Amino acid sequence: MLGWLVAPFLQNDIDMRLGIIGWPLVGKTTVFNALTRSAARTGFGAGSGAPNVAIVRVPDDRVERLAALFSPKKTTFATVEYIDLPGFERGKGKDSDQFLTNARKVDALVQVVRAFVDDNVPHAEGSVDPRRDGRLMEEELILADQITVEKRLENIAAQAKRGKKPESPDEQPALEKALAHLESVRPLRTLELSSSEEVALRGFAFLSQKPLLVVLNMGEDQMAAPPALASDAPVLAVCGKLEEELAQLPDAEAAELMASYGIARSGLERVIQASYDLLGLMSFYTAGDDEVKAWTIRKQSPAVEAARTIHSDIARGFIRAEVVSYDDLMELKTFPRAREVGKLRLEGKDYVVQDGEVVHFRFAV
Ligand SMILES: Nc1nc2c(ncn2[C@@H]2O[C@H](COP(=O)(O)OP(=O)(O)OP(=O)(O)O)[C@@H](O)[C@H]2O)c(=O)[nH]1
Ligand SMILES: [Mg+2]
Repeated sequence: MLGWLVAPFLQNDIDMRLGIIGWPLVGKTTVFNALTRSAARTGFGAGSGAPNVAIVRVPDDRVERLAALFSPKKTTFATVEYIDLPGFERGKGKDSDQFLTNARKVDALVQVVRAFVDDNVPHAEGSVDPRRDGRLMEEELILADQITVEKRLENIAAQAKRGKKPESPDEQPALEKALAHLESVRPLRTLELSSSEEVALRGFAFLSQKPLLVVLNMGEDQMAAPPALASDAPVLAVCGKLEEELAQLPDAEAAELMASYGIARSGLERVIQASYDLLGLMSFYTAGDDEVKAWTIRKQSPAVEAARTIHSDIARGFIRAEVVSYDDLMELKTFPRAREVGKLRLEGKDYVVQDGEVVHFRFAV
C-alpha cells in the first residue's frame, strides 16, 4: 500500500491517526476503502495480512475557497491516517499480539459494527446483532487493559519486595483506580482522572481510554432505521458498500448517486468531522501568496500553542497574532482591507484561537 511508503516521511504532518477495528468480516476494509479511496482486498481471507494504511486529506471547503482567493503556489489540507487493522478474534485481548500493539499507536479508534444482512458473508457469532457485537468489543478492549494494569501492578509489587522504591509515587494508586473501573466492566474513557493520574497512566496507551467512534455498517435497504447501540460512544451509520462504490466515481457522479439515496454528505466527511469533534480538534488557517494551509489544534488552544504547531521558533519569539475570521476575510478579500475596516485583530499569546480563523503570526528570534 502506498500508505506504508509515505507514512515514515509524513510522520509529523499527520494530524490524526485513526485505527479501524472490529470483528472479522464486518466491513472494516470496505469502510477503509470508502474513506481513503483505496482498493484494498475485501472479503474472506483478505484481513489476515499486514494492516492497510492510507493517508487522506481532510476535505475542507474553507481551504479551497481561501486558495481560490489567494491563488497560492501551494495548498495544504489537514491530513488523517487510517489504519485498517486485521479482524480481531474473540479472546485476543488476552495476548499482547500485533493487533494490540498497532491499536495502541492510534489517536482514536473507529469500530466498524456490522448491521448489514447478507447470507453470503459469514458472521463470527452466527447472527447479525450490532448491539451485542458493539458490547463484546468494548469488553475485549477493557479486558486487554485490565491485563496490562494487573501485570504492571504485579511488577510494582515484586519490585517493592526487593526493596526498590517506585519511580513515580502516583503510578500505583492511579493503576488501582483504573483497575477498579475496569473490573466493573467500564471503559477507561469514562473514568475521571486528575492531571497527575492522567500523566501516570499516559504511557500505557490504554485501548478503552482512546476516543471511540462507532461506524454502523448498514445495508442499502436499512439506512432509514439504524439500530440503537448500548455504547456511550458516538455512532455514525454509513452504508459501507455503497460508499466504497461512490469513492471510485468522479465527484459529480458520486453526488448524483448520493442524492438518489438521500445521503447528504459522504461517509468520509462525516467520519472525519466526527473524529475531529471526538478528539476536541479544530482547524485554523494561514494564507498568503506562497501557501494556504489548514492547521489542526486542540480546541481552546492559546495563540502561542497555535504558533507552536507551525514552528517552535514562532512560539518562542511570539510577538502577536493578527487574526481575522474566515467569513470576514472572504468578504473583504485581503488582509490590508481587513485591517482598514478594523476586522484584523491584534491578539496576544493567551488569546484562544477560534475554529476557522485565519492567523498571521508576528515573531522575532
Ligand atoms: N451486502 C453487504 N456486504 C458488505 C457490506 N459491507 C461489506 N460487505 C461485504 O462483506 C465482506 C467482508 O467485507 P470486508 O470489508 O472485507 O470486511 P473486513 O471486516 O475487512 O474483514 P476482515 O478484514 O477479513 O476481518 C465483503 O465480501 C464485502 O463485500 C454491506 O454494507 N453490505
Ligand atoms: Mg479487512
